[in-house]
Amino acid sequence: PNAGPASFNACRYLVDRQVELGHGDRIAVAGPGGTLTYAELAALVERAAAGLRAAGIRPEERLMLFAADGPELLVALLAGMRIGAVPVPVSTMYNGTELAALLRDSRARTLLVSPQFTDAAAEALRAAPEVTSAVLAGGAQLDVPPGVRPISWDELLADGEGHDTAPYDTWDESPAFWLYTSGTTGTPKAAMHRHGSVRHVAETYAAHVLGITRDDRCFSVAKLFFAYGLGNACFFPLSVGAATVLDPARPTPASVAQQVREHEPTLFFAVPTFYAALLAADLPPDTFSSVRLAVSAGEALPAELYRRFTERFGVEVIDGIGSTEALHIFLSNRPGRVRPGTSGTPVPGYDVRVVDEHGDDVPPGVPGDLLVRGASITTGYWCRTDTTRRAFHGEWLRTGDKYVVDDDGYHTCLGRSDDMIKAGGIWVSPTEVEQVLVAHPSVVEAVVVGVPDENGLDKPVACVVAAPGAAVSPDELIALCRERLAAFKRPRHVLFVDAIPKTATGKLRRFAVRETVRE
Ligand code: 3SK
Repeated sequence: PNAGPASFNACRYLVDRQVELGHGDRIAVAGPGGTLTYAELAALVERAAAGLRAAGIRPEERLMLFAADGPELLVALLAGMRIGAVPVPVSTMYNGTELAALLRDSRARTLLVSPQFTDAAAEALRAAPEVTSAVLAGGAQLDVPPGVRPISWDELLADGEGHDTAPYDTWDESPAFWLYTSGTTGTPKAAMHRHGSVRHVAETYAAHVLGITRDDRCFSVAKLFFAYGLGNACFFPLSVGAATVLDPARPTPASVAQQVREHEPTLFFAVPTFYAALLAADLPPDTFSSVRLAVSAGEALPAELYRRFTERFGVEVIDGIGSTEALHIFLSNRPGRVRPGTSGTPVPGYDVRVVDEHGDDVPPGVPGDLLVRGASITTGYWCRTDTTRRAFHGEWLRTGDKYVVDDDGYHTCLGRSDDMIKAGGIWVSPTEVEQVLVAHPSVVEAVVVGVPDENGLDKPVACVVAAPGAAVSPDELIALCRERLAAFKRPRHVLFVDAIPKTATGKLRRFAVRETVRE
């Protein structure tokens, strides 16, 4: 007889299993939003799962989460996976128009929102007619359009009374959650992930690279809506019965230092731009004395930043590279064996290749395109068949990054093979920003490129041709981008030029634009 696939539910793995292992009294969650033991977390997740079922959410249906980090967001994520639904945590940096596009793309009928983000959520709901319920976390107040049922968090928990709290019978292959990621053009695309991928990232990177144990306390500056933050602050700690510190605040060096002082994390996760900000702030050298290991990802950590942070705070930083598509880090330095300025060597559970334009492996020292394979790689982009096909070469995912490997197997990032910019660890599509700039009546042409700042970290900079006689200022154009787009996408500088560098056939020379801006 055919044995069906073995049941596996990521929520059970992260929550129920810890209680069954006798860790019910251990702290699972700490931070300004409150403390929860594993037993308390398990009870809340069960109630929320039943409440989501009572609200009519069905297995495989998307549930969009637009909320600050805290117990309620974590519970909603876990409860969604418990009932076989598909939580879609999205960036809280998006404005209403951007959020509405994701609601429409995902076909989510339920949106969870926390009080900090109700303005954008209200605007989005007006432009997303398929949404029928809004779950209001943290006492959020929201004017919902007709046809949308507001459900307070307490109501959601109460509505679950008497409903089934058992996990839906998912298995490794079952859809678990989606994460949106930006491409060079168009609406961001949803990378779909499976339940089994949660266990894969926990048992590879977290176990073998971080050596995480239940005595750890994780604090991630990257929020839960990033793949990086979701692993750091949810999957990794909960996979071993450790604690996660969740802070709803927009991170600043001062807010992060305060959380570190108060909650004494042992594992600290941030992106290079934030390490630079911590170095620029006036923090005492013992700020990170509780931290046994710091992690950097999102973009390559320049060797100079590594040295300065390690010297100043006495904490080793291991740099690695992952992607939303791979779910987490697949190339990483190792504690005690860091080569500053490199992304390190493959994480157990992943294989990487550096290939030429024909897909053939190149020898050490020769630059090429980085490919990766491993069990946590996305099953594809939702409703983007062509893009999915182009992203894969058989079972290998094309990362879009140019890399070179040395004789010892250490990989160094050389930049992108497309035009995407990574600013502060977040993708920015130059085309999207250019479209906003050219919408200004005084702008004839605009090109946006990534240019390294004083720390060697890329930031978007615009090169603009203004209409003859027009009196438009850089600040005005930056303000326009802030108004129409999430703030992280805005150009940090605008440079006015007479003409944009082009080839003889009129093709844009982005490399030459970058050189012009750097001069
Ligand atoms: O960009 C990265 O390096 C990364 C790392 C872990 C998880 C997700 C991402 C995008």
